[in-house]
Amino acid sequence: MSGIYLSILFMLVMPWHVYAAGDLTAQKPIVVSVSLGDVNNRLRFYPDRLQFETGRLYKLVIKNPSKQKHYFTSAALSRSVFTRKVQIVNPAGKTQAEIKGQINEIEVYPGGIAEWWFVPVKTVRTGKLHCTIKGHTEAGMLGQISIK
Ligand SMILES: [Cu+2]
Repeated sequence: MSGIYLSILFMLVMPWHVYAAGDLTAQKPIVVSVSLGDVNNRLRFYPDRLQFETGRLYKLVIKNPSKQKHYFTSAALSRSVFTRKVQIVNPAGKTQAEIKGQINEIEVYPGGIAEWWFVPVKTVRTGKLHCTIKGHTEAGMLGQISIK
């Protein structure tokens, strides 16, 4: 059988969503960066509003430039995306670890960087983003996520 017949057969046999997810994750990612706190230890997300679109591959770069650890927690985002991977990157930009599977929250240590690669699959009008360390949400580590 020639290659083209094999491809058609593959498309017919594969469930549609698996085939589509395979295509989407092969895209070049849209890079979005967010900082957890800042060098002066302010308890904020920078920026505190993040917007995504369904069907696009994102690389969300989560940095912690502060002197204490913080969480990036958004149940709304977690349940509305297909995660391709999370990569842990050292300060020189070299990947140290890759995590696969569903992600619920990410804790980033001082000076650390985590890259969350995902494709939004559901829309979210206003989703909560916050840091779950005691007192941090109340002090201002609060943000909003939306998916169009
Ligand atoms: Cu925090």
